[in-house]
Amino acid sequence: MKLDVDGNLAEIEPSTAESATDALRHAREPLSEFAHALIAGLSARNKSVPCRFFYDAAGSALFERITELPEYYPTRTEMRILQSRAGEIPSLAPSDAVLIEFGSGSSTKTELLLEVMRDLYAYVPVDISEAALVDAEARIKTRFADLRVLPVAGDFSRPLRLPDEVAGKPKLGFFPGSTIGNLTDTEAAELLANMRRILGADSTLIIGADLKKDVRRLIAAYDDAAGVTAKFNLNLLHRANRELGADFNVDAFRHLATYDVRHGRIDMHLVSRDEQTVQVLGHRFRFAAGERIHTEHSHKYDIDGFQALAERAGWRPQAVWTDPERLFSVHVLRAG
Ligand code: SAH
Ligand code: AVI
Repeated sequence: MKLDVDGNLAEIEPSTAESATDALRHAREPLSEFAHALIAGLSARNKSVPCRFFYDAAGSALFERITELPEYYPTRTEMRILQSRAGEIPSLAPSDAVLIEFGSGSSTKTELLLEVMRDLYAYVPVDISEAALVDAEARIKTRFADLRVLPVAGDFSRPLRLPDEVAGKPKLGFFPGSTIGNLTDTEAAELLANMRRILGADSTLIIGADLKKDVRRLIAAYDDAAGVTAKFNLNLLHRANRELGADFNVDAFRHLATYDVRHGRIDMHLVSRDEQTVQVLGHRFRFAAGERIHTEHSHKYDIDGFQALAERAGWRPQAVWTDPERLFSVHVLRAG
């Protein structure tokens, strides 16, 4: 099976795992971004898949389960920090500002901000997961009936078109969850600089950054006893089977979380249990026993290091809020 110059399938050769109907459906559709990224990532010497592809509907639902795990401290810690600072939040933006949230997911933390900022002009959640946006929009509109909610489905690392209605309005950015840590340092600096352009010269950004800590505690947060993070990681292979008709035997892979001290980050991998071959849209990929697919970086910061990263991207640190155990940090940055 071959791809033509536009990335469409030129020939069809159904694999054993997909029906002829599935193969026809895949053949008619132009290749998705996921297909391109998966084929490119599995063709590399060190196999990898970008972590933004975790978040189909099933992946977003699994992430929500992760946030409730006893081992996964970031969500509840950041919520507590924001709750304890609720009184300071309204002073960070003028009353008719637009709240723009990057990687908004379920918009749960947002409710804490919306509760104390009742005069916002609009709320713009930005997320790659349409399923998450649809659910969040419905819930936010029910709870905050007078609020203009203008969701944007898309990749925040690409040029982003905001709704015309918010042009010229003052902006408050919100990027919780330490999602910034899922990017490399170079990508993170680029994204922060891009946000600075999107939000404008007089804006503020509230951004969560997970902190360095005991390695055992970090590993437990990314390899929980109930196996939910393993399911979240392995969902990437289920997604490839569902959307691309790939023939991953998901049970033949296992979840692995490691900590890289030099880079200060958790790395997630999918490890091939045995030697095997997998087919994705006619491309065959060989795996040696023990070979890994890298699926996620999750950087852990110290406060000075994070502020230096923000400053390189044109932001001026204004305040930093942490919890008593110093597990997590929330930074208030002003456009420099
Ligand atoms: N902000 C929420 C969700 C964090 S999970 C919280 O703090 O709990 C990360 C979210 O970012 C997911 O909803 C995922 O779909 C979204 N996301 C990941 N990469 C993205 C990208 N490149 N562009 C847009 N959204 C992205
Ligand atoms: C969204 N992101 C900040 C999460 C994290 O902690 O890096 C994603 C995640 N991966 C495994 N567990 C949670």
